[in-house]
Amino acid sequence: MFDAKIVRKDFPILERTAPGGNQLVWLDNASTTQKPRAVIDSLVQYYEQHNSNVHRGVYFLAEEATELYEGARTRIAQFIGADPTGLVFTKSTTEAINLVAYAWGLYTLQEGDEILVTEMEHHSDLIPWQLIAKKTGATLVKLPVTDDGFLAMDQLPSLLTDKTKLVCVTQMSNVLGTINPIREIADAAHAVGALVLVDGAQGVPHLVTNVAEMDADFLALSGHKMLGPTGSGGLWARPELLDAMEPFHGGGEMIREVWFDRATYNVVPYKFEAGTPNIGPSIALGAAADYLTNLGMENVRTHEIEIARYAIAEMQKIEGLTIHGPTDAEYRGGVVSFWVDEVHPHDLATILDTEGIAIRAGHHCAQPLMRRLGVPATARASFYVYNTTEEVDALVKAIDIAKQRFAGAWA
Ligand code: C6P
Repeated sequence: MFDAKIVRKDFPILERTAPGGNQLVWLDNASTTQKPRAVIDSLVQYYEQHNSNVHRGVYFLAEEATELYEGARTRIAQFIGADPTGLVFTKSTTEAINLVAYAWGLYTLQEGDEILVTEMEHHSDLIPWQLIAKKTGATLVKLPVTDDGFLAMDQLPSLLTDKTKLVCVTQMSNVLGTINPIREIADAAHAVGALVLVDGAQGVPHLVTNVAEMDADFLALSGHKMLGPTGSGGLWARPELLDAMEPFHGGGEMIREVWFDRATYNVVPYKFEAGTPNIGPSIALGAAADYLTNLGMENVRTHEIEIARYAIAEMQKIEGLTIHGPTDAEYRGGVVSFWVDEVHPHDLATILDTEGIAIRAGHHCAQPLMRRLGVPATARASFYVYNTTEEVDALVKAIDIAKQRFAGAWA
């Protein structure tokens, strides 16, 4: 039986008290997640017992490190229902998307081509495409967001044409929490011959994810948002696409044979892992995938529906508080962005901090979406496997304190 109160015992940092003496309440999980003992141990054990470069040495430590690194690749691939051949280790979602932009987009796109990007994309899935559009002459087309925080799916058929070469869509919005209908989008994109890149930074940690069921062509993920270390992440792509793509970075390990003026390249995924990779963090990401698998991703999702539903219901009782995005927890994850009248999100986050509660305030690296919402910033509480309804209560109480402190201040 999944119980967040038991789960949280695995996370040493959650025992911390904040400077004011309150128990830490970590509600900035969309930014990064805390790490369970199993992940920390995996990292420490790698450095204490197995530290070596991978794929190079003939000595036993190199073999152990290589086995751990490749074992992690297999387990992370299984976590997303994929074959390990298609999984390239990267340091983050950002790096994974840039890999696609520079190793696929730069060589494939040309003037007249279109890249369809949703209005709710994080800058990581927008700026690389702006840069590639500038270099290739391709243009960006926007798939808008509706007033209630969903993608305007009714506009998709007219936006997809034979010019569309790529559709970029986030599995789950880091601002609105909206879960997007990836399979429906992929089917429509493939019907016009376009590829689909899914930004899984928020979706993979929180939803049962299967690249085959989604029919994605590329999926980017960040390890640190799914209980793994910073500096770990991945790009999954259909192996035949990776095969056909040019390398991203050049250097050691990504080659097969090198002459002074030319080279042939290694097989995938190694063609895209130039130089010494992030070995320890990648191994520990494998431990994070195991940890989540043991919890059961269906249980993770059920818990998030429950906590999001409770949080939204309690927050809606606060006068002057507006929640951005869908309010039905079935269609959203545990990311709750909100606006409190007369309290700027940054002031709110600062006051919550004095109560030991960590939330994020700002544009969340989604400025086009902020413009769409008509706000400069939002406050955002985001929940994960270790968050409890008591923590939601603490949040609601602290928002009330902030409201009282600012009452009339904007008059
Ligand atoms: N969002 C937040 O919302 P990196 O930094 O590469 O691990 O992840 C980038 C990224 C890409 N896509 C989505 C949907 C994201 O939410 C993020 C990261 C964080 O607080 C930091 S801006």
